[in-house]
Amino acid sequence: MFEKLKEKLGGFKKILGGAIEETEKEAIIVEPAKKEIVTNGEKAASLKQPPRQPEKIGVLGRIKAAVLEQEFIIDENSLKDHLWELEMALLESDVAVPVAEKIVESVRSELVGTRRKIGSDKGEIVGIALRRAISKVISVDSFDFDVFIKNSKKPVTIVFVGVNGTGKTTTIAKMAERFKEQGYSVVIAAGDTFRAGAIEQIEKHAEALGIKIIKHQEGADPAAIIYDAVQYANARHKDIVLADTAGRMHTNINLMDQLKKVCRVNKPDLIIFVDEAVAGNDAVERARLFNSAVPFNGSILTKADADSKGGAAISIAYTTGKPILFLGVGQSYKDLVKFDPDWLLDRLFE
Ligand SMILES: Nc1nc2c(ncn2[C@@H]2O[C@H](COP(=O)(O)OP(=O)(O)O)[C@@H](O)[C@H]2O)c(=O)[nH]1
Ligand SMILES: [Mg+2]
Repeated sequence: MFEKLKEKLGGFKKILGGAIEETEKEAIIVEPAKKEIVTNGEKAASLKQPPRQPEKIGVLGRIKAAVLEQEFIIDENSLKDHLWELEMALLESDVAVPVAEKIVESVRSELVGTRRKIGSDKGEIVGIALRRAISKVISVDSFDFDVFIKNSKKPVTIVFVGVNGTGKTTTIAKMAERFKEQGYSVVIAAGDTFRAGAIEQIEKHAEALGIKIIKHQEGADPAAIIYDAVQYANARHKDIVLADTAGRMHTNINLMDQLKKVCRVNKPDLIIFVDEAVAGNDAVERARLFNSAVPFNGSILTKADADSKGGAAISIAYTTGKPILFLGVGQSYKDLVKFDPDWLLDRLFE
């Protein structure tokens, strides 16, 4: 993932390093002072000793020390080309244009005008700035999902939304398994009454997991099904209601209105947007329109086991201002992992 980004970062390091290459040659010959290991006994003994005279430093030593202390200022011009390259690398990694621009701007404003000690590792400086900029984007408004569930009044109703085939139904089954393992009781609402075979699909999952499912017939009103599931959960003291919905294009106004009704009637505690980690720029528009129709609390990105460039996570988090909560990493019930911004960053820079 992000091979291109790593290449560019390598080039970036080389160019910045080259600008001060001459001075660095001298700086490198200065050995860092060795740390002394002092035992408690030695420490006590040394307290009794008169203070040591400072060591005499020769002329050569003083020059070397002065070189090490010198600083340089990173200026806009010297970064220009390299920031442009960085932007291209982010775009190649499927980060959407406005998001890539924002990240590059963060790196620029973090670096330009700052003083750096000559001899410090420029690649590291750029890497840290880039990592921090991306981290800012993907750590938006994050909240601890498990703590939220634990502290919420039960039943907690969670509605899953997204376009067709992104993995909503599979994710619901994975979430059901995860909640069961944590000791919660779960009810599933078969809210996709639109696609032929959708009710049977989720019913099979419920059966395999030993979970109660509330369903109506095909074509029924999903708002009513989810309402029934919540009523059932209330009456039987169940902890969690996981509500499926039909996939819909974000541009289909009627279906988006139906989704608004589902949420208006049932007032879910959480709305989760499901999309694919492999999605490109189009994911941004989907996320934006779903979020404006039914403001969601976070996203789950599925198919992260496929060759994902990671751009979708960055773009969706930035566009919606909502955290990525989980990643789907395969087709079995256990293939759901909590999203960890550091995990993405580590993969990005590994
Ligand atoms: N490799 C992989 N496939 C997944 C993942 N999540 C879902 N799928 C597959 O994606 C397809 C569509 O999933 P489904 O849950 O029916 O999508 P829905 O239309 O959004 O409900 C199915 O073949 C799933 O097995 C995942 O994390 N990894
Ligand atoms: Mg489905």
